[in-house]
Amino acid sequence: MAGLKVTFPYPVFQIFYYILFPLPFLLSRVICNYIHKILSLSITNTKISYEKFCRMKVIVDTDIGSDIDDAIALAYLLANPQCELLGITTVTGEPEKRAMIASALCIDAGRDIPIYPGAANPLFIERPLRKVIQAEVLPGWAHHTTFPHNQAVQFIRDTIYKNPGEITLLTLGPLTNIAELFTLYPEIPSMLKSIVMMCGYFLHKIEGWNKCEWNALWDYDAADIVYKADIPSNISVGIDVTSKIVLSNDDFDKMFSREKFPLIHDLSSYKAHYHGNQFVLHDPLVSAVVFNRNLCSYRKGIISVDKNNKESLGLTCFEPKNDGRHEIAVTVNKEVFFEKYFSVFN
Ligand SMILES: [Ca+2]
Repeated sequence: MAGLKVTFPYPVFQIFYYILFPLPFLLSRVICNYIHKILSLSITNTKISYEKFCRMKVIVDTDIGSDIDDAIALAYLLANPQCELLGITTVTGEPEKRAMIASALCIDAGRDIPIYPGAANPLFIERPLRKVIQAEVLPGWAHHTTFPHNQAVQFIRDTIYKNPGEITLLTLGPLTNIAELFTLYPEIPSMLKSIVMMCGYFLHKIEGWNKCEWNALWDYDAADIVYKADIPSNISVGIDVTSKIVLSNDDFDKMFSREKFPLIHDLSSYKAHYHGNQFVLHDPLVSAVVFNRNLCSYRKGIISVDKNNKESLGLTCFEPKNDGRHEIAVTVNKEVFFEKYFSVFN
């Protein structure tokens, strides 16, 4: 805040006044400076309390290390002053390596966040080992190599117990850890503030894509358990909406340049083959929705997961209903998303 100043139209009058009335002049300066200090202090304090008040307590569950979008999402969470990130849990194959990549991002951001490797395999079905291709970059970046063993679910449970009604669970991968949590501790869903998930395939047809959404498919039993839980607020941003956040290779290189995002840039060298010449920022959009709900429009209803029919295993079905316990994202504002995403790094 600029200081309050006693000014005169012409310097010569100021000198004249100072010579004739030195005491009143000095006193007026002292009083003005004192008022300025009080005003500045109260404004600063108000700003601090406002930011504190606006912070959201988040635990993120992620399959970071396969596609690049998890890392882009985590970088956003770590940089966002509105995000009080209480912990990171990892899920699917080689969860310790995924935790190492998460720790590299935390160290790079100068943050010390608890990290817990979670489930490597689905609850009941067999899946081939899912390797962590981005672990190739780890030798070039500082990272932790040891983590608490087999404690991810207990960690989430304990953190929710310490903050009842305040935690937003943000899920960016298959739902195995969360389903385990809800099964072992059935009281937990009602103790959450909300769950926000990158999960499902709902209203819109994506050209060239007739499969299920990956997070629902990989462990469809887990997805079924999570969708049946009674959570105060349950938001799914499906692949039919997240797939609108697309960047060409050239645009990605400009926006996530080696100079500005060196670790992300390194990790992005190892991307899944099916992305071709583009990057789809599924998880960054869902992470941004936690703090900017208006990025999407929503519809209420009931989501169910097919886990019985061989041809449609993992398919998510949405039935619109005004008093439904689920919400799905329907549209997204791509321009505002990018604006909000990059604003946290300024
Ligand atoms: Ca993911």
